[in-house]
Amino acid sequence: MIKKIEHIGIAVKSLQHSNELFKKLFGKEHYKVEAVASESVSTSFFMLGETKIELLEATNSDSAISKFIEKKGEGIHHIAYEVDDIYVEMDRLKTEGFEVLNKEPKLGADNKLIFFLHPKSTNGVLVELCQERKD
Ligand code: CMX
Repeated sequence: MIKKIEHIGIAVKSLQHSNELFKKLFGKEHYKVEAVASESVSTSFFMLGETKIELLEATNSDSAISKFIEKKGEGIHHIAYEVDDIYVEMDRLKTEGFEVLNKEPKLGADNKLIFFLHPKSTNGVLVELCQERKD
C-alpha cells in the first residue's frame, strides 16, 4: 500500500547554493547532507511537516541528475511515495504494467530501500517508491 508522499526530489546545480536558497524559503536549515555513491549524487534534506524536500546535486557527469539538468534544467526531478512493503509494491506495480527501473529494491539516501518507475509509464513524472530499512 502507498501511504504518503515521503519526499519531493529537486535537481540542483549546487547543493551549497541551494541549501542557502531553501533555508531562506523555508526559514529553517536542512537537517542532513548525505552522499549516495551508487546514484552519483550528494543530497540534503529539509523537513516540512511530514514531507521532506530532497535537494540533489550530481557528483559526476554520468549521474541521472547531470543528464536531467543538461536536458531540462534545475527543477523537480521525482516524487517519492512511502510504501508499507516495498517487495509487495514492486510486484504489484509490475503486474499493473508500470515500467520498473530496478530488478530489486536498492539502498538509497536516508536509510531507505528504493526503486523507480520510468517517467514514460507515469505521465512524465519519475516516481520513487521507498520504505524505511528495518535492520
Ligand atoms: N522526470 C521526467 N522525465 C525524465 C526524467 C525525470 N526525472 N529523467 C529523464 N526523463 C525523460 C527524458 O527527458 C526523456 O524524455 P524524451 O524521450 O521525451 O526526451 C526520457 O525520460 C529518457 O528516457 P531514457 O532514454 O529511458 O533514459 P535516461 O537515460 O534519460 O534516464 C531515467 C532517465 C529516469 C531512466 C534515469 O534517470 C533513471 O534510471 N532514474 C532513476 C535513478 C535516479 O534518478 N537516480 C537519481 C536520484 C537518486 C536518489 O533519489 O537518491
